[in-house]
Amino acid sequence: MPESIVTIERHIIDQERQFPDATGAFSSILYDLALAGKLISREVRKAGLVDIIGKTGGTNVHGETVKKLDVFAHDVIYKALDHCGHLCVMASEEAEDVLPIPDQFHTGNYVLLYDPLDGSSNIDVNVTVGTIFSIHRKVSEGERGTIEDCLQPGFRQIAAGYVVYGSSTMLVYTTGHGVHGFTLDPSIGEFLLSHPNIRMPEPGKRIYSVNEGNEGRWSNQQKRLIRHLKGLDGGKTKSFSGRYIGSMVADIHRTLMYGGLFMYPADRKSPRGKLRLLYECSPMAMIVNEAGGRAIDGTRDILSISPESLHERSPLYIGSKEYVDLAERILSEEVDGDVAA
Ligand code: P6P
Repeated sequence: MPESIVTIERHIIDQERQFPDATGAFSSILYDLALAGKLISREVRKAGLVDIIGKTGGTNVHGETVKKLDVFAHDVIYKALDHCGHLCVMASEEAEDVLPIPDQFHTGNYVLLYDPLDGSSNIDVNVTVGTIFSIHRKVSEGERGTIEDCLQPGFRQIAAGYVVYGSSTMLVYTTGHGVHGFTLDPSIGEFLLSHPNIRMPEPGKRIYSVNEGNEGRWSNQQKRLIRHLKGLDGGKTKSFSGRYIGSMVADIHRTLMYGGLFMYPADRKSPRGKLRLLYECSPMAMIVNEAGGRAIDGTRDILSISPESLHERSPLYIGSKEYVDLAERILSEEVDGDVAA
């Protein structure tokens, strides 16, 4: 039996008690995000059964329209939080523009940015997917939030987290006071504290994670970095193992727990990489930094980048500080001629 059974609600209240000026607004947002995570987990878990209970776009046994899961996740999060009274605006990977709070609801002083279901294409083959969220304070003047409230650098986040729908459903979040992991017990519908104060192991496991199919489009420095990690450049360092799930939340969750280096580099086809800065790279960078790791775009700390547009992309190197530092050093070095693949 564990020493104590701590639900995420109890944990959020205990954390709030430590900060006298906490208004409870932030706790309410996290509580609603946990609720949305439970609802999304339920649908993700039965995704494979959709063919039995109704094709996407069709209706299920309850006569409900079956939505694509990423659209479903987008809607669930928006509807779970649009009336909480603590948000002035939201933004989602699934929506081109910012998402205003409906006029009939009160607004508040926080901003929610989210990727409702990252890696959703993997669901068809039962691969782990995830939800990512980032919370900022309101900075604009008016009562209702604007794009200005969304375009803030990562160091201004007041909280970040993700829900990973894997062998179990886990919610991991930080408010800058430690990284805490909660595992969903579906039999009681509660997220229970299972990983308090997550710290990245030092040294981290020698695991690198990148889509090597893109190698032909990489810079010579990127190619040289991967050859180094494989022990192919005659260096004395022990080589790394390769692991790549192709679902960012899963790859970064493994990196957080074991250590290692996850990369989505820029390449000739994607000069700013593929991953989104505001609601993928920045929240993951806050979490990994808080757990003792590091996150850069190749040259700059991810949390220092001032975004210019809602869906802008960024290259990402994230994981154990020693490995991100190594990547930064090798990427900065001139390379004579082409590097053999
Ligand atoms: P690639 C999933 O589609 C995603 O957005 C991330 O979750 C993942 O890290 C990346 O794309 C995988 O992209 O090009 O390697 O298939």
